[in-house]
Amino acid sequence: MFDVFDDDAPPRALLAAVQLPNVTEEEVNASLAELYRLAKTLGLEVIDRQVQKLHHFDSATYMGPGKVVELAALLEADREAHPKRNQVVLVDHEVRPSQARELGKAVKADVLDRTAVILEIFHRHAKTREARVQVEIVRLAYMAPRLREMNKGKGSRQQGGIGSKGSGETHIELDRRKVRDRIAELREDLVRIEQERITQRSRRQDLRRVALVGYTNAGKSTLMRALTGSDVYVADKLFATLDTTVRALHPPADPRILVSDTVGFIRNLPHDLVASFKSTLDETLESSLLLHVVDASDPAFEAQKQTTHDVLAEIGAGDTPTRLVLNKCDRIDDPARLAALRAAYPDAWMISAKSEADVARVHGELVAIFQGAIEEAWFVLRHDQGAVRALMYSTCVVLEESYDEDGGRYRVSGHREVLDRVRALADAPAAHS
Ligand SMILES: Nc1nc2c(ncn2[C@@H]2O[C@H](COP(=O)(O)OP(=O)(O)OP(=O)(O)O)[C@@H](O)[C@H]2O)c(=O)[nH]1
Ligand SMILES: [Mg+2]
Repeated sequence: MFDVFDDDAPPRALLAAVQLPNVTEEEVNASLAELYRLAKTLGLEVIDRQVQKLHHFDSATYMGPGKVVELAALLEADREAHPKRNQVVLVDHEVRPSQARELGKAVKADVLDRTAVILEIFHRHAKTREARVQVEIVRLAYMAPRLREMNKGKGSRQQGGIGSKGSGETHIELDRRKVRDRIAELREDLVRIEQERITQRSRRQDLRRVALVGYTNAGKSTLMRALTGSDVYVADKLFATLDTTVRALHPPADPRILVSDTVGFIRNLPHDLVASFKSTLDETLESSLLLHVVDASDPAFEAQKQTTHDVLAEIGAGDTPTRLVLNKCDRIDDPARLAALRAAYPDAWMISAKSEADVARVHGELVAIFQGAIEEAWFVLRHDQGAVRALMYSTCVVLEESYDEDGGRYRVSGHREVLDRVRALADAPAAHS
């Protein structure tokens, strides 16, 4: 199943999705766009995307017979244009092992479902021993019921190794029993690793913690780097980060504030994966504040925000105080769109993690929140008070604003001292010429 990636040249991928009656065109397109990005993260070359509207998945081959013939023809043509390249069909749902096998036989290519694609990315991106063990457990559990199907499938294809790398074991040798034993062994390893981490963590218990959480690719690691001056990995890939990193806010606050960068979420994140990463996510649970980072420039961000919300609730972090951070605002050119976002999320921090000024503002807010010195205030500014307005925007968070012919009314939050300063300037009488 995963051996399609063993060749040096990247496989050519055909994306396929069934659109069920309760799913809109927009949703299926957003989901396929995400599958495309998952494929790109694996380095695949995407041939085409194919959608079929059905009342239910075809029980034998996921898509209906007519569509399967079409897919086979597309792949055949692609094989002629690109001989000797592996081909893979990525289906946008989790399918039964027998469906994957039958579809694969019909189109003469490997078939991977969404879950397998996500697992392969996690497998490749796992760096620490803990993450590697967590991913391996889920991968083996995913493969176990599929071993039989794979052996029934293309028997002639040479199967690559799974499980411990370089162990020389092949899919065929690894019968279910061995897989079960290996999972048990890995679980024991994991308990030991987690124990070490709990010891490390208990040393930090008195510290003030904030965790960056959110959808994959929202910009958590970028913000982490900027807030802490650390060099955590940033990439335009899905699931670039799998391990929680904890660093002190920089420039430092006194007492110090710790910031954690965490694994990103995605819709239909395999449940086992969430369960397996639970211990890593416990770092999130221990934080007293969550910054929920979203990519506000992504048209699908509302759904992404909801997914994050759901996963947080699932891991028991639903009640932790949370600030919404609308990131990547530098990529939104339309002022009307920015205004609409501000109106829809008056309490959110609208930032670009790439802007030094914005990061400094987030830094200031965090320090202030932990010092409990943040207050809200209303200001009324005349049109001729542009300088005061500029100062207010650069030092406070504007939560709400409205205008009339005399000027603007603003609800803002900020440091007590800053609010006092803006208030003194705002109340100054107009200069007469
Ligand atoms: N234009 C713009 N790009 C950003 C901003 N923040 C992050 N990016 C880019 O978005 C991509 C993803 O950023 P990351 O910080 O790796 O995202 P992440 O949330 O850590 O993603 P995962 O680790 O995959 O969950 C990178 O290419 C960043 O350079 C921003 O404010 N503006
Ligand atoms: Mg990251």
